[in-house]
Amino acid sequence: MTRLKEDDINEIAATLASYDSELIRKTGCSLLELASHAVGRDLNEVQGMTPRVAVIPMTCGQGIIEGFVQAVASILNHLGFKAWITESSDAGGVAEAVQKGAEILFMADDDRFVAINLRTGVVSDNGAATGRGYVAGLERMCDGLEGKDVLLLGAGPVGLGAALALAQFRAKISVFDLDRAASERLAKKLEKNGYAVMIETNLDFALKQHHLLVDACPAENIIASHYLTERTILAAPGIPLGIESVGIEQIAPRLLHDPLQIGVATMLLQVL
Ligand code: 2YC
Repeated sequence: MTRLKEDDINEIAATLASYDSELIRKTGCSLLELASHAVGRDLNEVQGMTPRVAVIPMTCGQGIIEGFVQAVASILNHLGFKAWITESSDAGGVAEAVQKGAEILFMADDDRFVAINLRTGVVSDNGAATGRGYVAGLERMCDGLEGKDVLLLGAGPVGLGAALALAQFRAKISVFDLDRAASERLAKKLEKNGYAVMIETNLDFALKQHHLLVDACPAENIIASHYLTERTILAAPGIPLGIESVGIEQIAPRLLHDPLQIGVATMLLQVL
């Protein structure tokens, strides 16, 4: 689990408008439309909803990340949902949120970042939601994924969320993880849901064979720029970004990568 740093997130609130127009240029969808697409919910239905959403700072473990709850709340408010940050943190923050009538809670410790709908009991986990949201973005950038070969790098929680969404969009999934056992665990989970997954063990070979990529691993420079072509489309939820800096401007119009926006938006739509 990559822990965000303050300078990963301190620009988010001020740049959400330009972030959204860039997302529309790349995917044809706003952040709200993309998250609705990711969870298969109708935009008209969700836009009428006005739940009270509380974001609760958590001081446990490695503690507060300066700007984290502010970034989360700014994304939720940008989506048109009233979110507030509790004055208290931890258990006090949860109590304050409930006493002030919150219906949805967002909070993150070192291991899990969750959204909870107190009324329905539905829980969304950032890892799975982020994988799903990024695949929805890839699907829009590719104008459909049915029957298309997609290489998934990373078989952790984000990778699993991505794989389940890839399967639902009927893509042909290959997975590579430095830990082969992780790839096998992911393939087994997908097989239980009736989806086949090809396990790749040679990254060089896999990157030569694929131009639709999901980078859901925290490794830097896992995708050397010589693999990138004008056909490459890359959805990269993994932090830090896994391509060398020389490759970024070449692929920028076909690259999805942000520290929180798509994950938080998909979490919200999953619990609404
Ligand atoms: O400020 C706070 O409330 C902190 N307890 C937040 C800690 C978040 C730790 N998790 C992460 O940095 C990453 C994020 C990308 C979301 C999941 N893990």
